[in-house]
Amino acid sequence: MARSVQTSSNFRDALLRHLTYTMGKDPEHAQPFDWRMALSHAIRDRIVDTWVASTRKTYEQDGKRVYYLSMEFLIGRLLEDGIFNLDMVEEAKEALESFGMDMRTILDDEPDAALGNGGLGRLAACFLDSLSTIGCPAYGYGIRYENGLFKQSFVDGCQVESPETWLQEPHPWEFERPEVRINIGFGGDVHFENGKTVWRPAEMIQAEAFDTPIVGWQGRWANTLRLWAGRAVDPFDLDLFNSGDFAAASEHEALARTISRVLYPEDSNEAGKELRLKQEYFFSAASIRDILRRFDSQHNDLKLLPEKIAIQLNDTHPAIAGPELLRILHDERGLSFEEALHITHHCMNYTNHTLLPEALERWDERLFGRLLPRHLDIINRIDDAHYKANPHRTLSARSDGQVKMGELSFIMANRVNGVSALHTDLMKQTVFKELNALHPDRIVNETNGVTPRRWLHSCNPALSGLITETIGEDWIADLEQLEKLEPSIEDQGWLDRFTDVKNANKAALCDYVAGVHGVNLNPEAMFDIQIKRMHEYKRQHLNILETIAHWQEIRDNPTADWVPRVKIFAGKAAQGYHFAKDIIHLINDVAKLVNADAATRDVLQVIFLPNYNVSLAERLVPAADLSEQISTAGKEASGTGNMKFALNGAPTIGTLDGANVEIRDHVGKENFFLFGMLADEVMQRRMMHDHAQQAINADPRLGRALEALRDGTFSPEDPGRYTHIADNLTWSDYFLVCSDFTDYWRAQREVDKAYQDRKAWAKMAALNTARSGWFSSDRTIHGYMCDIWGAKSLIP
Ligand code: HBZ
Repeated sequence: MARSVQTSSNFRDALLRHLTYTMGKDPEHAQPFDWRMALSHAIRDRIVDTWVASTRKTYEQDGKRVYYLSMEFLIGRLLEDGIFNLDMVEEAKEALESFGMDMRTILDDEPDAALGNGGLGRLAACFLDSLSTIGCPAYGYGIRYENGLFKQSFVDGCQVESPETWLQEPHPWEFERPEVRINIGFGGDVHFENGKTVWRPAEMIQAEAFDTPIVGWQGRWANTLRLWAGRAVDPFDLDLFNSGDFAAASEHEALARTISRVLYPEDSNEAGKELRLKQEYFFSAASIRDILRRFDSQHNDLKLLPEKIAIQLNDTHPAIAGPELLRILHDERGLSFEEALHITHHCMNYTNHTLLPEALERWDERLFGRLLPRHLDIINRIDDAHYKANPHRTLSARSDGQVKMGELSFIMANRVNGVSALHTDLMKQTVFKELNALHPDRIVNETNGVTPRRWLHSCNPALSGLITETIGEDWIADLEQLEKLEPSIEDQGWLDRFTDVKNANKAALCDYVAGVHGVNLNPEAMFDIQIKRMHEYKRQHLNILETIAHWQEIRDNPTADWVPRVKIFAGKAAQGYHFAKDIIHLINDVAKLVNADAATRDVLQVIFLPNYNVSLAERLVPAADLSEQISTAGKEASGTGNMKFALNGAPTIGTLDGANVEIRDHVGKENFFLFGMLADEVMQRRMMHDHAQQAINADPRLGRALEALRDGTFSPEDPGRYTHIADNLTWSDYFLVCSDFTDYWRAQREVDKAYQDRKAWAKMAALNTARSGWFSSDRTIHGYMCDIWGAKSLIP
């Protein structure tokens, strides 16, 4: 598809036109918000040209369409993304500057679209970017949450949550589609009438579509992200209004809107709440109707469905889409149950993102049956059919009074995938052991990836520039070309430039932190960063315990040749996850004491940056020297932050967990700081009843750090504040913080030693960049297209 060629003066005109006619402002009085909206509309116009052409081509070619169903799309900001993908950075900058405006200020005015919790939601966003870059005809389907993930701030070091309100300002990227409204039923009962099963729901909510175009690299293709918002079928009761009951008159609308009001902030624990199940069915059912409507507009033989569509379930959250498709094919379209099941099975695929038992979705069957009575029948029949075909096993999506969404997804799906090699293996050995034995070809691996457009080219323009100058710009859509950097790494002059880029990024982060938080970080120090959701398995507490022990050691011997470090943390804890919130509080308390300690502050600083989100990650990742990926082996399904850091030249200190294993294989073991037990050693070690005490007895540093938690060193005003953390680690320690502490300490000292040789470090960092090309989400999406979907690119 040809890119529309316009000169920058044309673009300047377009900007001014939108400022004037879309925003109704003249340049003298326009605020950054007005400029941002004008710029967004000017960029959006270009995207729409591509979008319309892509949609037309998808219909003409009638190839297979991919539907990615996800409760979460953590897309962050869209303006900068659009400008970079259209390759219009210079044009946009010049146009703004001609009006005396600074582009950075305008870009930073945009709120993040925080429609996700963490890795799973961000992966979906990277996939959208790659699908459009590759030109695979695809649609993302999700929920248009009015309030995304909560905002985090600290009061006396404690996390405080407040609502996120990204839609309070007009959102220029979406197109409301009032003509696409779908009624979604809940509750009621099931009848048998004239030889047909009929579900009569008791309640109806309308799903209204909002479309956002997602443009790929160089504007060659654009797909659609369609998000559903809840609306009342009858928004307003005039009779009630006229009778004077004004509140009751609009009650329907208020109730219907609650369904798309908030994103559930849990990333690893199933809430089991009715509203959550309603959200899941609401968006899954609306998406299935929409998919069938599009199919019907071009075909009249339902047998063609598996040839024309592939549905990907992003975890089990949209799993009900399977029974819903089956229900429509059987109850409404008159196919036999067996035929409907066969077709559904060949359209559905399921990605698993966790092995944590507490995160696997299970619904109480009474709750389920009350909301979705017909679907409960259908799930029983799916189970029966599965049992009939495999009579020697009793593997069931329904047992113990529960509906098990993992089992249901597995049974329904044509392909089931894990998100890293290790995770896929463990899936076969643990949660899906029996099902895998019955269906040995069903599970495949698709190791995660990240989009190089956002996670290198746009977030780290200085490094991107150096790379392009060295090997040309093709790496942006073909990341494995980064390996062509290797010869330059042998050239000291080039390596110095690589280091200059890192130092400039660190200086920029220092300015930001000083400006926003009033803390001066030492830009000469090693920036050691752990950013991710707060969870015991991710072991932020291992990191802070080692920090405490390190601080104690520096105080013992303040004049030794310590390698200066800044320990940076960021991440949100689910509201109800008290232990994780206490770890945040502890890190903040440690920071307060350590940063004020004149004896150590030149060589050790600690900071917890509030409100971690995509935009903050875009500042932190380019400035990192060291990436902390220290989960208990076997617990982190993949990780994607680990890939972003390696790509931006930060070596990892990490366990053999998730995609760390593959990162180490790619970058080379000499460029990765490995420590800790392996997944099977973890399982063995847990059998020992006194594993933690043994570890504590064997390492006085660990004992002393724990003692500092107990004696109130970090909370003199409330000395007992952290006793329970010390007790948990001493007496239970399920995530084996103590057992891995000594080896982690050793690896950290190796890091110190390596960092002292700055030339060798620069080489290690650059090799991480050069060898991380495989972790592009383009590679991942090619894998899904080939192994799972059978879909083809429509870009010639
Ligand atoms: O998915 C993460 C995994 O922990 C991480 O290892 C992996 O890289 C990433 C992408 O595959 N999982 C999540 O982020 N999970 C959730 O956010 C989540 C959200 C709602 C839930 C359960 C989990 O109900």
